[in-house]
Amino acid sequence: MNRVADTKMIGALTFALVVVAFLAMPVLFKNREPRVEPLNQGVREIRVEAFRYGFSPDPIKVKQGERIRLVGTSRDVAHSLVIPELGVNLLLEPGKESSVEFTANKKGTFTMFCGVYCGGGHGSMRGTVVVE
Ligand SMILES: [Cu+2]
Repeated sequence: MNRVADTKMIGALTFALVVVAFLAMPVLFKNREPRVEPLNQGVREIRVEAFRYGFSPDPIKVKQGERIRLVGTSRDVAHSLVIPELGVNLLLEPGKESSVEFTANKKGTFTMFCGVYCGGGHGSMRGTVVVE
């Protein structure tokens, strides 16, 4: 191969790399988008943190009929937040945020608990949700 051919080859490779990088951009940026979607009007956001072996805040207080978005994470290991009466089952992982929306349509005091084995105190990892 002569010098001109080498130069053309390098040019073509550089061009190909630029094209690939350009095509990959939407994928790269998409992965950086927050996992939690923007909040709709009329939805109240409540942030929850799980830890061995409890939740913060506890109790979680809401009003009957309210539309709630729970946004949660974990302080240590993977947990989940389960409120069977309200149809909530949210995985809470360290370093990540996850969310779920529900309508608090039943008045009462409900138990929330962890549904992912997280250590010796897992069985007693509970909290209270009050819908008033
Ligand atoms: Cu647990």
